[in-house]
Amino acid sequence: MKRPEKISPVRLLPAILLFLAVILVGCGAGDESEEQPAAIDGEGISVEGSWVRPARAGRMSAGYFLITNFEDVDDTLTGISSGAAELTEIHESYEREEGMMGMREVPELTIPAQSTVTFEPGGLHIMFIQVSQSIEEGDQVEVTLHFANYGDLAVELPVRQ
Ligand SMILES: [Cu+2]
Repeated sequence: MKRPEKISPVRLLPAILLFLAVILVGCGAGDESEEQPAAIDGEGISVEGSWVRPARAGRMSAGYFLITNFEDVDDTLTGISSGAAELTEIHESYEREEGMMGMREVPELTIPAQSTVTFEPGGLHIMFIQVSQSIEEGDQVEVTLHFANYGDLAVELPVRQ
């Protein structure tokens, strides 16, 4: 019977060097953008940390993500479209009256220059109304974001609980 091979330090060296390189690059980027400590290198508009709630066909689902505008000018998210639902809208949750939560459509949303706007449970979200097919964990939901300046941005949002 063979014993599992020991990993020699020499073989680990490239991995360690790569790790150090990543740290160094990361620090360098941080220094360049003092006003945006969480800034990630990029240009245009980026979408990150996305996820969609599972839902049965005909029901509603919600999606969340972070939208970052790397440009020096504000942009406007004018709408979101998707083949996954009858209707896809930008929504926000709000307190209707004491303790009562409601949600309403947001016709347009400004994404300020050099800023990130967060869609999250209890706040802004993508509302999928009348999901065409069951959305299940492991699926990807395709959506297209429409921006006044940037144009269209197609993204795939992973489904999870
Ligand atoms: Cu909603």
